[in-house]
Parts: sequence; C-alpha cells; structure tokens
Amino acid sequence: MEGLGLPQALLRELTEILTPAHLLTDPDMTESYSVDWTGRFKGQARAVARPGATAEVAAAVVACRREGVAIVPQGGNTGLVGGSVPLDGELVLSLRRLSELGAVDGTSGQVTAGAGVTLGDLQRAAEQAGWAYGVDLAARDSATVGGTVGTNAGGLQVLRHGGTRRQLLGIEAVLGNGSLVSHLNGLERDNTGYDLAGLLCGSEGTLGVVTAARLRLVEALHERVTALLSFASPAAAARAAAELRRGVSSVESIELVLDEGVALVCAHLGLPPPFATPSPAYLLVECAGESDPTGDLAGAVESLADLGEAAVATDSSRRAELWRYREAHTEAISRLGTPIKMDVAVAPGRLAELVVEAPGVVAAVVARARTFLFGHAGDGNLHVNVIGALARAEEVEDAFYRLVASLSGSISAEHGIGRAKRRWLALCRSESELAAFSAVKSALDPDGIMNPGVLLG
Ligand code: 2HG
Ligand code: ZN
Repeated sequence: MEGLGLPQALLRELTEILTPAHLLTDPDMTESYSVDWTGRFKGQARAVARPGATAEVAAAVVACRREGVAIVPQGGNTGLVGGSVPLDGELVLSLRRLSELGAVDGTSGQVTAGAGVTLGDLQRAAEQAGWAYGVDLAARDSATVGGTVGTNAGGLQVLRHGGTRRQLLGIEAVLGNGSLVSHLNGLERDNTGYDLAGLLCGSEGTLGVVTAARLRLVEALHERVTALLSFASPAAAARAAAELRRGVSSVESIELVLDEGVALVCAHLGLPPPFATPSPAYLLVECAGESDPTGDLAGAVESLADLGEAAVATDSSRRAELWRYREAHTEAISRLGTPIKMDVAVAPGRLAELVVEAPGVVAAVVARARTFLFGHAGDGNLHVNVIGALARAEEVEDAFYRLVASLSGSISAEHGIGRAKRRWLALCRSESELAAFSAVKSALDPDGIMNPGVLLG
C-alpha cells in the first residue's frame, strides 16, 4: 500500500482501526473526495479514512493528532466554499458510513441521526413517522446530517423553521483534542452550561468531527400551495418578497429567480418557459398549513404593487414543476463553466438595493462576465454566480463583498466561510470576535489539526 506521505506507523495504525477496505490511499480511489462539486477547489488527499463507528473516528483523530497529520472532515461533499476538500494534502475523514438513523420519538418529535445520514433519508423517515424535518435544500440526496450541522446549512425553509442550528438539540462529536463529547438526550429544557452543539454547528470542521446529532422535527403540513409570480424588475420582486414575508403567516419559502437564469434552466432541462411572455424577475412562493393556505397567499398577492402574472399550483406534480425553475439553477449554471459562487445576506428591506447594484459591481471588474442572481429572497439571502471571470475571482469577490459589507450584510448567508471567503471574514467580524474564535479553536483543537486553513487563518 502506498503511504502518500503518511508516516508508516500511522498508516499501519489507521489500517488496524478501519480495516484496509476503509482506508483508501490509491489516488484513483481518493480523487472524488479531493475535489469539490464545482471543480474550483481541487487537492489530493494523503488518504481517505471511512470510519464506520464513532469509536473509530475517535481512534483515528487521536492517531492523526499524535503524528501531526491534519484532517478534513467530509460528508456529502456538496459544500461550495472549499471547506471539505484536502487542498494541502490532508487526510479526508469521510463520515458517510455513519448512517445509522434512530427511531423517531413520536412524543417529543425528535430523532438521533448519524453524521452520514443524508438529508433525504432523514426527511423520508420523519415523514413516515408523521413528522417533517425543517431543513430542505436541493442537494438533499447527497448532503449529510454531519455536513449540514458542520456548516449550519440553511436552504429553502429558513423563513419558517430557521437553519440547522435551530433544529439541533444535542450533538455527539470527537473534538480536535481527541476527546468524545456526547449530549444526545434531547431535553427541550436543559440549562446546564455551554451550548457545545450550537458552537460546533457552523464551525466547519475546525473544532472537531460531528458524528451524530439529536434533531428536532416539525409538524408535517400537508396542505400546500406554490405560486410563481412575475415582476417587471428584480428590485420590484425583492420589495414584494419583503411584503410577503410580513403579510403571509403560512409562508415557508420565498425564492427569487431572474429571466436569464430561468431561460438557462429551461434550455438545460427542456422545460417550457413559465409564462408566454418572459419577465425580468420572478418569485417562487410556497405556503403550507393544516388547512389550505391558498386564500391566505391569494389575499397577500392581490395587494402586491408590481405584480405581473401568476401561476398557482396545489397538486404535488405541478408544484414540483414550478420548483424546477428555481432548484435547477446550480446545475444549469455549472454547465456553462466553473462559477465564482458568492452567497450573501442583507436585511430583507435592503435586498432590492443589493440586486440592483450587484451586476454592475461584477461588470466593473470583468465586463463580459455573466452574472446570475437567485436565492432565498424571503431571508435577504442572495446567491450570485459569475461565469467567465474565474481568472479574476479575487477582484470580483473583493468588490462584491465590500458592497455587501457597505449594506451591513454578511459575506456568508448559508454556505460558510471555508477557504474561499477567509480573506474577507474581517469585513463582518470584529477583531475581538476573531480573537474569541481563535481562543476557542486553540482550546478544542490545540494542535490545529482540524481543517486547517478553513474559516480561520
Ligand atoms: C441553493 O440555494 C444553494 O440552491 C446553492 O444554496 C446556491 O449554487 C449556488 O450558488
Ligand atoms: Zn441557497
């Protein structure tokens, strides 16, 4: 077996812990773990360890720490900020085999899920038990519980249920110092000190490895209505999103797409355009309730100032068709080349300013770049994907993040900081906050072996 730079003693120890079948060192086998989904972040793993139990994770972390070998934890590898790939020859710790899903506790509405359970499997298990999981995103069948906890994933229903941190009642994790912390009893009231689950959530694998999570489920709402609304401008759509957010109690998602992105999705999937006449901007709105929320939505939509056309669906297949116009954006854009991906947030009331200014800021750096705007308008979360400017990525990102900071926004709404945004973290976080981050990092990962280069310098 090739060592790929791993000390022989460590290689032997890891093989014993994991068995040879689950310690991959052949570059052909490790390649898919070494590059992100977009192809922008590519490295080479020294090895890929695939533990099948928490005890194996702990033993592997202890062994790597002793030998000073850095670890990149990885779930479904659907991240978009270079936070889960081995750019400096780290060892990848793939958690996908930790796929044990406990029984749903119907009394409390909770479940314990291993880090490797996919979001899709979690959603289906919740549904079978008469509940729902409050986080949903397009990569549901690849993204894992561990990855979504590690990044505090947001997605399509943050408006109604909050992000992943809001669903998290407890965590099991192996810290960077090799110790196991486990607090999975899921008490709704538990005021016994530091919130380690909340701290590890969104820490992007820099403090430890999440191995399991105790998750809150939400009420399953079966009465649903989805509407695609057209607007004369992106700013008008953004203003309408803020109004709908305020005015519709049953709203679950308010998503923004623009004409160029919708045309691209239609060409990519062979879909008909949503309306006979294209419009500059659209909102996809979904409401859910115990009783039919159509009236609730219709009332609010009627009073929108700049509304064009509306397509409304309550049956699941037509609703799914409307969702395709939004959900297929990432896939369709990636067909054009490797994008620069910027995921930012501003207060909902300032989203109109951001969507108006964003294309010009990018064009001022690379005039011929193609800029696609879409995202979770109800939360003020905008995704800006730029094609044709990769060679000048840093300049584009710098200009855009400065615009966002000038609007008091965040340079990462839901994808995290990873390696891609580390340079700009100080635009959103003060010196004293960053010092506190470093102190926490030193305490839990004293040798700095957990995902070095991600989030912190
Ligand atoms: C989404 O909202 C994801 O679809 C991906 O966060 C966004 O591809 C992107 O930039
Ligand atoms: Zn998103």
